[in-house]
Amino acid sequence: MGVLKDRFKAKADEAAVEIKDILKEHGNKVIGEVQLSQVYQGMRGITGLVSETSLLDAQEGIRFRGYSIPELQEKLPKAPGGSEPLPEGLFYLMLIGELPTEQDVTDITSLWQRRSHVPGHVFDVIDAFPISAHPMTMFVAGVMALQTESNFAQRYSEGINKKDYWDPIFDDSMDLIARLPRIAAYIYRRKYKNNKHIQPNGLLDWSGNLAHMLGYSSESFKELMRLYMTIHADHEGGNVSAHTTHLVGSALSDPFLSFAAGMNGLAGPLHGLANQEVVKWIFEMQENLQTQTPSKEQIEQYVKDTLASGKVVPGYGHAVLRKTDPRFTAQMEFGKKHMPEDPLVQTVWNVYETVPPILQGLGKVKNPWPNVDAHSGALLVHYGFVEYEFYTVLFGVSRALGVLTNLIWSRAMAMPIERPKSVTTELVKGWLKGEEQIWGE
Ligand code: HAX
Repeated sequence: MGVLKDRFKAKADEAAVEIKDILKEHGNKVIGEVQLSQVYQGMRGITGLVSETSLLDAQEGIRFRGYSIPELQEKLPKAPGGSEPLPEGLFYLMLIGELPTEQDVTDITSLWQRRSHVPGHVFDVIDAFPISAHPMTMFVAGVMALQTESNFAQRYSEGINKKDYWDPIFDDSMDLIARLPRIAAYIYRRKYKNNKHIQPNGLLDWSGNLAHMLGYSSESFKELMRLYMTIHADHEGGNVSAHTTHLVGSALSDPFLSFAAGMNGLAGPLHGLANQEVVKWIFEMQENLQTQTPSKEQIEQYVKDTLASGKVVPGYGHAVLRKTDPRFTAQMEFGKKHMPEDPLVQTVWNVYETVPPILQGLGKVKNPWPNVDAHSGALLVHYGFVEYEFYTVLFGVSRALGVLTNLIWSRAMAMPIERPKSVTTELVKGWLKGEEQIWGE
């Protein structure tokens, strides 16, 4: 781990000096204004966080340290014979801020291989759940069980100097990322494959090994996992899973506690659970209409019925994006390359042609375009991976890369405990009448 850690420390020290200077000179500059509606409506659009790993543009979509998804697909190292980026490379890019060499990526693969041992009590905790428990519940519990291994918690209890916090946070984050594929695969095989587990393969990359342990060992499924783990890794700092991990980490909760908290947020249907909801919604439509290949007219009616019953159309809309999500497009390209004739994938494409004008017609939906979750499930179903309740766990394994890199950066930058101000409606009413002051005015 030495080389990677040293490289990170050098970058972090440089950044810390730069940020100190920026704040010294410009700390009083006003960065924006806050409207009352934003205070009541999810703080949408308020700039209030720093996250170095990626930046989301409403029109263009996500860039990781300045690189778009097609650029990552071109520039990041691949597995031998593969054409999708290895997420190890994205992790390096997010952590260090520079594109990795092939050797850097190989080093991370072996680092994670070496740190991937999951202690037995984690499996015991997962085994204690009824088989009917949702995979995300077992996933979060598995992560919590791993917390007994936290270097940071141990070092803090021994009295670590605050300038060294980042070091065990780094170690914990690497351990956690290395172990997540095993935990995820264990849950999958326990719940859906009669507890028949597959031992890890020490020669495979992180995503290839996940595919192998899940029981899907074709090269094209491994490629899908590499793409999937790359594109789901990070979406700047304000989304629920990233923000929660950051918030909880700001209390100096260790990476296991912080990541578990973030994953509880990812498990919500307006966030990561949307990937299961999309496939569930399409399966229900097929069953309802008694056809595997609904026509565009049938889809249109089904969308209208969904809306009329007071539900959202899963996989569509976004709090920041205002265009088709490039993560959707990357998956569509994968579908065109590997499974253009697949009926479910084609249905996803027909839904893509049908939904946006209907949502636009409602007049209130700010983004009628598909997000990342609109496509991912159909690609998995193509390989026989039909257990849609598991899909958010895959998202969670990937999301660890971004949120834990951010946690390492946050501790290295000595970011303080997060504590925004809240107000009551009583206070707001007084303020509107000019009788009260909103604190900080
Ligand atoms: N279907 C129906 N109505 C929708 C909608 C959709 N897909 N997207 C937004 N709306 C509605 C909202 O519910 C809201 O209605 P009300 O005013 O009646 O409450 C109105 O349009 C305005 O919402 P918005 O400002 O456009 O969207 P928000 O920023 O509030 O919410 C969401 C963004 C992603 C939560 C929203 O678009 C949604 O619920 N989409 C469906 C669920 C989904 O796909 N979630 C995954 C998002 C990506 C992600 O995080 N992945 O992990």
